[in-house]
Amino acid sequence: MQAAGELSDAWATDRQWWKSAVVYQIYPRSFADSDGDGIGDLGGISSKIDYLADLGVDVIWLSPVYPSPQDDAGYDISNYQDIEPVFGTLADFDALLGAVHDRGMKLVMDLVVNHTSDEHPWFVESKSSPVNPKRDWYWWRPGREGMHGGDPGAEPTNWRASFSGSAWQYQAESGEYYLHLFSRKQPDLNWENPEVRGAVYQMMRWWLDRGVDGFRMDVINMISKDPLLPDGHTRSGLWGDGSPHYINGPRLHEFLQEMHREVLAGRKDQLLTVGEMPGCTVEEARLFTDQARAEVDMVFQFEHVELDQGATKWEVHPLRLADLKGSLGRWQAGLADVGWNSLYWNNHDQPRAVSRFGDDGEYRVRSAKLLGTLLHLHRGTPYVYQGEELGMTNAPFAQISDFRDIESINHFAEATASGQSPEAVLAALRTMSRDNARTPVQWNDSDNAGFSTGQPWIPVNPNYHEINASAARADPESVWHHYRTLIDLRHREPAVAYGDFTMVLPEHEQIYAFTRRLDDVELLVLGNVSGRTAMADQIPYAGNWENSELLITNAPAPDPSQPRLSLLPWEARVYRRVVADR
Ligand code: TEU
Repeated sequence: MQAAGELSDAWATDRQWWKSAVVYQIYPRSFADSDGDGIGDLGGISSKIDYLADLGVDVIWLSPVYPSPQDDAGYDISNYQDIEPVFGTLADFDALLGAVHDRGMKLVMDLVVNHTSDEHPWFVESKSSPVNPKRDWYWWRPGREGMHGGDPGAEPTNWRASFSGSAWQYQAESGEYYLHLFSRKQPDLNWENPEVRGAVYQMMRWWLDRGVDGFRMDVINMISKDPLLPDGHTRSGLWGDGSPHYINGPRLHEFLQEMHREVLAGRKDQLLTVGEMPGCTVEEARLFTDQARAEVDMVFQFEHVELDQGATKWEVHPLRLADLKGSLGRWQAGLADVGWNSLYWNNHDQPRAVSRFGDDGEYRVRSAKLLGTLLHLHRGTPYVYQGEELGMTNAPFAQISDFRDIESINHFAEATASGQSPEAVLAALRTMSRDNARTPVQWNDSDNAGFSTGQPWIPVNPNYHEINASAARADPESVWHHYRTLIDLRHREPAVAYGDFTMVLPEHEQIYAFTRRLDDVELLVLGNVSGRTAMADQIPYAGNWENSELLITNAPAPDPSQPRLSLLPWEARVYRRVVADR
């Protein structure tokens, strides 16, 4: 497509493959079940590889498939170098990896090494006695000075765990506590201990030698804690916010650079690494993703998925478009000259994008296409979460027994115990629970949406008769075909992957608009993120786009009787022009 003018050298040298790639996230429990036990598995994923190849994605990110008691749905691993039997075997994994590579795609594993399962042999040894050689593989500490171990408030610090309650679990036999930033069954590894780091690097090399193409690193910016373990600031209730003492800790850059040296160096160019980093700022991300520092290729930051939240994720408030543009615009500008962004609206921890940022009623299809268009035309690597390409929505959970996620179930227990009305807590769960992302993928309108011949582990969203992959693929106007077009555009038009990003109309409360420029090719992206018509004619140099080519739209052809830049509710357009002023 790049006809007019030559490509700049700088651009030519800075073309890591993952900058023009699109990643598809699979949450194995809910993707496709091949043996009828109601739980997705590797066989199910293998049966859908051509579906993904046809969509055009380049990389598959596999959420954890390792042996696990499933206390946190697989993010509690009891053996890093095998496959959870409910998902299959190592042979099934190798077959899947082979099928992925045969189609020119890559597969990235989920690396969960901030913590293990409490059933991992490392922890079983560690908890066996205070003098066990693996005791220091985890964070064991005596209770607070002058207090009796096990008593409320005797915990070594007042840190709150992510899934409610204290981040410390008491062990009566030894009179000591162990740290768990997530569930009690997810004890944190002590990365201060070089043996721990060595064991993790050996495991990572084992998977790379097996042919995997990189890692998504779970809460990787929590592995370095302040060894003094100071208390956190308390806002309300018993527990304090310990995150300033374990997020982006003192040795994090050192550990990431060591990991890069010990595991990734020498294989670098074929691999993709993305660090999940809650609480990461633009400034820190510039350091983490600066290729010269050899840490990670990109990070998952959380700013834009916390804009509609109060002090906790359960205090939901309306999202202002200007705030969303402000946040994403700052990340675009902040990583324009160094580093690289990952781009996502949702994943297995976030509610469905169209229900949260779009309109999952009258304008479900158009708003889902709009969200895809805006995201995929930003500068960075887009991530598609399974079902997003179908415009899947949040689920109509009726009562607490419909939920499966430890975070949601623990929150319901804690909030109702502290006097909140069950209905109010359920309302927050319906909006923000991670289970919204975890209902089975809707493949067709047969029983259980074609996900399983057995009883699904979590209810299928009843709207599968309307929203499913086979209907979407048969309908050229579907969200699926629109996502395929967006992915194809990123592969064909270098300006999408590499063009400079410029936000326009930043304060507009309906319009999300920006340009991308690479050499003499410029793209204008316009989105009406509202249910009312909106005028985009205030964009700078609007006249420049008079004769430009309309590359992508999600609405009927613009009505010539209407002003050219008048946008229908949830309408998105991408224009392309060749700049003659060179
Ligand atoms: O998530 C970390 C994390 O930030 C989330 O717990 C987030 O705060 C929460 O989901 C928002 O509701 C990673 C994994 O993605 C998540 O699935 C795991 O539960 C968690 O780490 C522990 O491994």
